[in-house]
Amino acid sequence: MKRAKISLIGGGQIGGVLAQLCAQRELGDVVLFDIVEGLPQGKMLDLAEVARIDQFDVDLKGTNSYTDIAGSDIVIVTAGLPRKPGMSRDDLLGINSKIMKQVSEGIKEYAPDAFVIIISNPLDAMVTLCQKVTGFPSERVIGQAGVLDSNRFCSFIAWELGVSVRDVNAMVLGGHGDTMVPIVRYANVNGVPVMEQLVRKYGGDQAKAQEVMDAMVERTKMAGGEVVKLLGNGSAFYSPASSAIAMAEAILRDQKRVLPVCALLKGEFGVDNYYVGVPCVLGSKGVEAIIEFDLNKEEQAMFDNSVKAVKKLIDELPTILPDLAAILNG
Ligand code: TXD
Repeated sequence: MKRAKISLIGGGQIGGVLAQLCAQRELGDVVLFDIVEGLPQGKMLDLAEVARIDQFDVDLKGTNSYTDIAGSDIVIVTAGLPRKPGMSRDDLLGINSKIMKQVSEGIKEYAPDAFVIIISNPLDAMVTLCQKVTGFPSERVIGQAGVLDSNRFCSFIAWELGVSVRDVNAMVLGGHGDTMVPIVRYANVNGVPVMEQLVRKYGGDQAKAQEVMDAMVERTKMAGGEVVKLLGNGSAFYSPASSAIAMAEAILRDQKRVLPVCALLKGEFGVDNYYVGVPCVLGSKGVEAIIEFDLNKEEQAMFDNSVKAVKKLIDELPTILPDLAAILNG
């Protein structure tokens, strides 16, 4: 049977880790594209030379030409600038939307049947732009943010409770910005509510338990910035790469995994026609279902606030890309 073909647009920090994970898991043949000459070719040669020790049989190719992505089953996009210390993700809108326009045109022309997973920031706006430019059905164009944000939240809970992170379940919904919405009410360790365990840990002191949870929620929202500040140059790369691979694998292997995905809402959660993070079933058809559930008043208000922040960025796109105004407003 033919191997799957995975194209990675952007051969920087995340792109390199994506290529390595695809190869190590033998998800398929990999094409790494970048505009910088030599960079993708060098990374893929380096990776190919470890195939024997890592025991993988996939073809790896670095390229500066979009023709090489032809026939891709999945395209994962990391092209664009990462933020610098002190910057918000939204500050990248001007520069990265121009890059995303170019990339989306390349995908539309050369990989018209592919599923597309966007990673570039500001995430929700970049996914919207890519879907509008390619015109692909929305179940085939999605963004990675929630898998990572949720994993960060789960990690903080696991560290606090001293349990394996594998047994922690917690989700983060909404846009991938400072307004993201960690859902505290359903956070659990193998079914046991986290808040209940915190209250017990702090000897029944509800206020202290709440204070600890609030700090974890806040750290989750700012977790990307925490890494940016420590690195000094560039942003997180292992974690976004692993998160996107989980999504790609769910599609390629038709796993029907339930993951928080930046998906186009058509009325779900009270939102019409905006991309934002919600729990989705991911399988061979891409987004096969959006899992709706009732948010309480407070959660819905935070979710709406997050959607408002996404809308603000989308409204700026026609000014940045006037030649696309008709598509963007359509
Ligand atoms: O969870 C998430 N979604 C994210 C997203 C978590 C962390 C970082 N996230 C964002 O991913 C970050 O804010 C950036 O917008 C992207 C890529 O981050 P990365 O750390 O990989 O950035 P690099 O190392 O600078 O790599 C970007 C590459 C670089 O090699 C450029 O030459 C290339 O993008 N680039 C392009 N490739 C193709 N086409 C065009 N036009 C182009 N312009 C730059």
